[in-house]
Amino acid sequence: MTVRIIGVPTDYGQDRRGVDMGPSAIRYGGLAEALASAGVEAVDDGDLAVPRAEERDPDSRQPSEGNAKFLRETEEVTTALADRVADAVAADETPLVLGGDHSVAIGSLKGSARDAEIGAVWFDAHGDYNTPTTSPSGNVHGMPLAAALGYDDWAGVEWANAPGLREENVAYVGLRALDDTERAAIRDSEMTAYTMSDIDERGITDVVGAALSVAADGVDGVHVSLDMDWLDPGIAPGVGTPVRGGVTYREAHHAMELVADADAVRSMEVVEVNPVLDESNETASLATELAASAFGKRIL
Ligand code: DIR
Ligand code: MN
Ligand code: MN
Ligand code: MN
Repeated sequence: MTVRIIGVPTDYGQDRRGVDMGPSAIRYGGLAEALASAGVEAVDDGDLAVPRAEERDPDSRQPSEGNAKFLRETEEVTTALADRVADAVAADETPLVLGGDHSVAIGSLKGSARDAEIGAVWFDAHGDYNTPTTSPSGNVHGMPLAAALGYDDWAGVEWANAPGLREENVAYVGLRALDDTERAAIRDSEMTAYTMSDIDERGITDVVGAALSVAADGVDGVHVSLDMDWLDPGIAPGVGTPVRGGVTYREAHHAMELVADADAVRSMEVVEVNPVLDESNETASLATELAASAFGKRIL
């Protein structure tokens, strides 16, 4: 298997500056070595060119864009990313997108779903199912799943929609922080949502197995989205929106080992690593380890 690394140094999608340094931090954390230890060939494409937020005006919003910040910039970056991801998939490679904040997922999903049906497993504390109208923060990193699925205000926003992804093939794992409107929208949707309480009750093996079955059912492949705030902040402090009560180190590794075992990964992203908020780059290093497990690294 060839893994195609694509860095996307953007922090347009959230308030804590520094997540744009995520791709560097993850490479510096030992990504190449980790992937080599998983026995995969990795080719690094470097980073997409992303203008600094300072060069842009966050308030240049159209009325139709509601509350969403940097939506035009997000469109530019995710459109370029979608092409890179689609090209890698077409070349029989597995794209590994390094964020950047979670708004990059709009491009990953759109690219992975080009001329294909895909599913998605969303490892995240958050639902990322807001719209420019419902979002309390205006941050697009809280919206990428709604955008890809064309939910509500996102309907007909062609650059953001991924028609090859259906709600029925989306599974969340580890939810624990939802906005009120988002909670209602997720409940009303056809998505499958496993919260931290489900992991408490059923264990990580059962929950991740079920999530992978939902995502892989009848599709060409699965997109794995790993927001590092999925993990407990005790082991992954370098994220912009930490939430207590996340998965443990071993639960996370085991989840990624199950991802590799399922043999259905079409594309993957690791997002929200913010080295400015990290302790000695430990969140970035953990991200590299988890990517290695997801691509087949085993203890023995
Ligand atoms: C919150 C936080 N729901 C928002 N979302 C985050 O801004 O929409 N997603 N942090 O990963
Ligand atoms: Mn997220
Ligand atoms: Mn999150
Ligand atoms: Mn986030």
